[in-house]
Amino acid sequence: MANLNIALQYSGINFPGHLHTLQSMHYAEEFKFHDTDILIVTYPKSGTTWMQEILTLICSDGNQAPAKTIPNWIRTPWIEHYYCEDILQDKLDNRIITTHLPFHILSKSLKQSNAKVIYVARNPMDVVVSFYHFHKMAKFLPEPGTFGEFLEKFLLGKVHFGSWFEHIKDWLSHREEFNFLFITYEELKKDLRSSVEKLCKFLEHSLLPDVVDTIVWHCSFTNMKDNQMINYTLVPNEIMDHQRGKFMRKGKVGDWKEHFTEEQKQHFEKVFQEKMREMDIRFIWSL
Ligand code: PPS
Repeated sequence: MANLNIALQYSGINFPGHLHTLQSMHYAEEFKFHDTDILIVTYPKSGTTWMQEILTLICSDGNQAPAKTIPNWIRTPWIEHYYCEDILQDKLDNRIITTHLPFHILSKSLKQSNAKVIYVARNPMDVVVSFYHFHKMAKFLPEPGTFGEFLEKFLLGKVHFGSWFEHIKDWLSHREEFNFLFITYEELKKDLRSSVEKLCKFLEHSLLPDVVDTIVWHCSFTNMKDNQMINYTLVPNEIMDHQRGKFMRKGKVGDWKEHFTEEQKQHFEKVFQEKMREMDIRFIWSL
């Protein structure tokens, strides 16, 4: 699939035309979720890949073989990507599905099941930094310009995948309607072991302590950055320019401090406070 320079506009939001088609969006919108499905929901750069890896390991009871032999986009596909239909057509259970879609696109189909929904959020200052660097390497995303220019587009919700603010607000305001777990990138970073245990409890999937140890070890940034099945080095240079950056870049909380000027920080905080006024979420901005 090429279409690297084309965006698909769907429901007022731009998505990379390289991965999304009108047909794949309709497929997602009409998808028949099973009660046994686990759905990872994220705004991009919030810990998607990390959660894909953790859940792969939990569901395999700590067996590292699937994580070491199958690329993440095949074992935990994005429901809105054009290839998802082929991957899922014969897979009826033990499905881990991923999405970056806003709530309103998936709500109808999701409401018809009791699938488990795991929403992973990350403090948006680190999201915008990670997204900015990703735009430099991902040839299916527009050139980001300067960090300041990209930040402004992000705050206005004019980047691909739409507004971070709308994404989190819409999903969280409907959390009571679903079998829903909210977890943050910063929680994973602060205490991965407790986070794995929390996930196991939510999934009603108990594991022995030494299996949890294996998962924590396998899912460290150091190990994951060397796993070809998850670090995107399998993607050819025409699609991701590996000379312009690494997908597994820094994996830190608080890298925004290396990018924001004082003025940008104050502007960000003002917009954040206005837009997130009604939300009861406390983010961890540095560790
Ligand atoms: S995407 O493109 O939406 O799927 O990206 P996503 O996976 O959501 O986010 C990528 C960022 O997550 C970091 N990452 C990790 N951090 C810490 N530990 C582990 N194990 C880990 N795995 C992925 C990755 O490095 C990206 O963040 P930045 O800040 O760019 O390093």
